[in-house]
Amino acid sequence: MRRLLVTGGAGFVGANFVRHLAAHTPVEVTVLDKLTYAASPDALDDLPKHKVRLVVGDVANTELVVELVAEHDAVVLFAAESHNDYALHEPADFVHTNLLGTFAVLEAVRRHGVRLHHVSTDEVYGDLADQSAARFTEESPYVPSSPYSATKAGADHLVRAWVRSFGISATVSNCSNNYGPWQHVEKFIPRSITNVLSGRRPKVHGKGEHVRDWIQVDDHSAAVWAILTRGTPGETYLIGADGERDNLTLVRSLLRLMGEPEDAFDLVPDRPGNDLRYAIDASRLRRELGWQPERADLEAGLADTIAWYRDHEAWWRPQKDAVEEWYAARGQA
Ligand code: NAD
Ligand code: TDX
Repeated sequence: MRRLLVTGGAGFVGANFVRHLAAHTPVEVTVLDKLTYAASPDALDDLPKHKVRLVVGDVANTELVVELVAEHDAVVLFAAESHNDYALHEPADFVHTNLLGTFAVLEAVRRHGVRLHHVSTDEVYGDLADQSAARFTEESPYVPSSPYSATKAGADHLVRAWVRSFGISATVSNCSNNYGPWQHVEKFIPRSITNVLSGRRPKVHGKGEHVRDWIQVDDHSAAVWAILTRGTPGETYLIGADGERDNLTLVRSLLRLMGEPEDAFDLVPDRPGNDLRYAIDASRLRRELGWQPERADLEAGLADTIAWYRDHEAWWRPQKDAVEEWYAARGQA
């Protein structure tokens, strides 16, 4: 595999994946990204130009996607609208990008016989009732709760249908919550860190009892590369690093690591439909592809992430006030 097309490669997870490839592999990458509000093209700036080029465009633009796919050996599909709070107010963007964008990529890889890896989320499985419920596996039923997870679930179904009906060569992965460098300040961990750094208190939804299964983004990148290069076409792999924490515990860890009192946060009204618990059983990925997380120490990862946001204030500061105003207008600030 020499030439890779990475859609959404200027976003948080996609850009970290491109950085991972540039550091660990010889592949040449074309990033196709619409550069929405969520994109961080800065994350690609220091990568060698002969290895990474950026094409600005819409993943749902069939002609453009067909043309680009023809020039590559494989496609990794990250492009998506990804924020649950935003999905509750602008669901049309999610239907466009997450469903029509996936459709455009599928038709292009079908036409040109190009390998595809589709990056998805554990949210397609809905939520687990409580701590006693068994974790998600590749066999868990699809029960998405939100406009975001429903469009991601629809995209996963499209991929599997194109595998079965048209024989395309595609894999799917469903990963748990990522954290790390270049994550937009609308998301929980960077929002909490940058709230403290900008003199605000972190905001915790509801009573903070929701549980997320955190994975450092570079471990996600390594898993996607393992699946793309060693996975079995037609199969699905779950990705997770056994990082379950409830939101209250997580925000207290962040505050402690930042030298603040552990109760220096506010409870705000819950997100409508907020899923209670996600948790991934990644045994298959570990067993069949030999992948294992290298950054499974969540406290150490949070400390590194805090340091990164301290060092990159020039990147996040211009977005910060607008994000907080957006939340304030919806009673969540
Ligand atoms: P993000 O919002 O940070 O980045 C998404 C990127 O896609 C942005 O660069 C944006 O400009 C681009 N994009 C949006 N619409 C586009 C369009 N129509 N055409 C081309 N590009 C477009 O999201 P993320 O957190 O990096 O998530 C990336 C992928 O990983 C998504 O598919 C998401 O479902 C999946 N995922 C994310 C997580 C997580 O915790 N962040 C976990 C599991 C799976
Ligand atoms: O300020 C906040 N306070 C808070 O308590 C924010 C922004 C969120 N929360 C809560 C809501 C969730 O219970 O924290 C949890 C995590 O919220 P997000 O960071 O918005 O992530 P989530 O909705 O879980 O979805 C994320 O993980 C799965 C990504 O945004 C998705 O793209 C990915 O698929």
